[in-house]
Amino acid sequence: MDKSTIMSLKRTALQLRRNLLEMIGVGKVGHLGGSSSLAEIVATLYFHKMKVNKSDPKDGGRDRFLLSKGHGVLIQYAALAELGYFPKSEFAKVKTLGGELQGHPDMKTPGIEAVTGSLGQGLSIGVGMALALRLDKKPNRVYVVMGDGELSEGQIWEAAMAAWKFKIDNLTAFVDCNKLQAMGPTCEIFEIPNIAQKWKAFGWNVIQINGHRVEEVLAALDKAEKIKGGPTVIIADTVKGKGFSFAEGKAAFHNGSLTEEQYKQAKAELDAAAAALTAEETKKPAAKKPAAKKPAAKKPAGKKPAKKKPMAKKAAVKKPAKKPASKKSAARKRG
Ligand SMILES: Cc1ncc(C[n+]2csc(CCOP(=O)(O)OP(=O)(O)O)c2C)c(N)n1
Repeated sequence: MDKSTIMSLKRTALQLRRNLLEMIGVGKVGHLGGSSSLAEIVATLYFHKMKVNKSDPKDGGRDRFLLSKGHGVLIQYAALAELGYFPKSEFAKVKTLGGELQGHPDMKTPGIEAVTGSLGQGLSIGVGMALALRLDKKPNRVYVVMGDGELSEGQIWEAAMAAWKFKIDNLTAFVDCNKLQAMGPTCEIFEIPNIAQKWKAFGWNVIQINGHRVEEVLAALDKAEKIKGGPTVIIADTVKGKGFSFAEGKAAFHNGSLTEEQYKQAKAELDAAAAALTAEETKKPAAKKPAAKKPAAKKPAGKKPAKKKPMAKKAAVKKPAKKPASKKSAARKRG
């Protein structure tokens, strides 16, 4: 996997989190938690994997992205604005009456494919789109993102059965498994144990990853694309509020507001994360340490140095004759 792609996607994920902060600001309520848990997944999809066209959002050759957990749409706005679908000046009007960026996905926003946010519906829409693309013999793919709390919606499992029945392989689903939902831990509110086994039982191919490791997201997407004859779900282990220490793993930031202090802290943490990335990028491979010289043993005053006993002779081992270095390897050594 190409290191520069990975570093660039990590940077993009940080930039998306910066955009989230711009939208939420101070004292306004916004879905920070379930948006930031998706930063690496959304960055990898929009900035590497998906075919998109900002100058023609309805381009027939585009891939489709559906955020079934529509309350996390700020992360999608963050990506769409970064790509140039609309200006970042829209961030200040997010969630205002008549604004282009509503609190849940709305098709009037460039780049939004469907109205979602009433949980449980995105996968059904995605299965329909995937079937339509197949009927039209188009190679485009559909990506659907669900929440782990959202899996308690029955319609998801109807869609899961349909995807298997129709052998849909041009759709990749994600479960953003951040273990929290609106009011607390998913395991307390509506426990859904053995998520992977459940999808397997519905006939899906299952890939499990750490959803904050860009390398794993990339590899899973590549793998899913190659699986033919049935649908694939990527179950991503994530942290709600990822990237903002005061919000990580806290249900209060499902849809909370930031104080001025938290806002400043959030910015400082993103700056520190960016600096750490720069350090990682500029890090030179560690140079070989020269063998430490043994300090010369001091001669004890007045005493003659003890004579070294001759070592017992070892059986002579023939060294293979040294090959002359080829031109190529000599050049490599110099570089
Ligand atoms: C049909 C429906 N019921 C209830 C809600 C209210 N609601 C909004 S977000 C949410 C919790 C979702 O949890 P999860 O899918 O885990 O999202 P995440 O934690 O990733 O934000 C609920 C119950 C809704 N939007 N739609």
